[in-house]
Amino acid sequence: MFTKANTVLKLLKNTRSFSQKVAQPLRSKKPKSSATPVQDFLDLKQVRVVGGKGGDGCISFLSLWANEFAGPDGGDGGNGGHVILKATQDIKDLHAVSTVIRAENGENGRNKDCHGKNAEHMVINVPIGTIIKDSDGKVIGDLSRQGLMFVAARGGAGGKGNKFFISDTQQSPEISEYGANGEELEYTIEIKSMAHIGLIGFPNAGKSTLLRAVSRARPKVAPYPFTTLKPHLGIVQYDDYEQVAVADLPGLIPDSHKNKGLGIQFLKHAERCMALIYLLDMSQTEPWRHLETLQFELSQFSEDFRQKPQIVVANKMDLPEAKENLELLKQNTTLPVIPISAKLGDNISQLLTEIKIIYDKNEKNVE
Ligand SMILES: Nc1nc2c(ncn2[C@@H]2O[C@H](COP(=O)(O)OP(=O)(O)OP(=O)(O)O)[C@@H](O)[C@H]2O)c(=O)[nH]1
Ligand SMILES: [Mg+2]
Repeated sequence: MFTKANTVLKLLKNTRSFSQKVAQPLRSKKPKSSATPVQDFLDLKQVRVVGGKGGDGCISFLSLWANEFAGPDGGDGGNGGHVILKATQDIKDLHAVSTVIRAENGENGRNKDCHGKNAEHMVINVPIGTIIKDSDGKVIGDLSRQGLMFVAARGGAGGKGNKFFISDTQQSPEISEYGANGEELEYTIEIKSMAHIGLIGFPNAGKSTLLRAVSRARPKVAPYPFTTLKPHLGIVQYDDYEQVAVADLPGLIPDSHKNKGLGIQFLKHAERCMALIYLLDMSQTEPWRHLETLQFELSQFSEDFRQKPQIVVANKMDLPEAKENLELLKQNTTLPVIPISAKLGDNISQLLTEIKIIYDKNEKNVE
């Protein structure tokens, strides 16, 4: 009886984490690798796609024993392959997509009525939420669901062999067709939603430090502004198997919306995030002025930023000036404020819990 009760208790203990209201963040047990090079996140790429050329038709005449003129027997060429972009959840950014994508050519036709083989289509995987624009900037494809495909360049048709041209008047045609060239086009492909959470802040606020603290990403951290020039993406794991993508974006400065600093490009990245975290350096004087500047810059770029869920994270709370500033900051903003120290890892779990709550509420807006 006693052992039975013990097993039930054990089972209850094991299921406890699943019955919790908010999922707990999981910390990775493996150390971060120092071997693989750091990769930034690529969400926009120009590509040139070339469809495969069709195979040429063959000119041939069959000659057999006791039947010297057995007739034309040139086979048709095979069709060239298409270039197809396919949405898949397996990849997250456009690093794997090459700038020039060529499909294979079809095989030429041969004698003895052998038709050339059709080429395989070149299927390139792109992340879900990829948008395809033509050279004029018009959106012509939106791969919003798993498995959706876009034919970027069609392959050329194979040419007919000389057998095809037999007619009543011409029994031994000495003509065949060349295979057609495949289409050659240029596109801009970009990812619509880049991350669930975007980290917005002045240069040196500690955005990269925070991303390193919550995920396995390894953006460079250094005590000077504009360390991060390209966005980095990290994944936070939770015990309900949800994965939340957090983007470390380059620093924002006054007049960014007029293309100062790293400029408009950066703000475009921020637009592709579901929710925003304003990261403030609390050791600076009057950090709430920084918050106002950040909000002003975003609103100048697009009014849509106001609708995005957002919280304020007060970083560098380990420094002496920070405590006073925190009280004043809370009085100066209506947004929820979470004090942390990214460097020492203080209060990170509260922040991650908050991120999960935001994610659960707004998850449907992404993808
Ligand atoms: N004391 C203290 N220092 C911190 C904390 N977080 C970050 N730092 C330091 O602040 C400096 C800048 O940190 P980064 O993470 O590179 O800042 P960033 O916001 O990514 O800067 P940019 O990429 O240039 O925009 C580094 O020297 C960090 O060690 C913190 O919580 N406490
Ligand atoms: Mg950085």
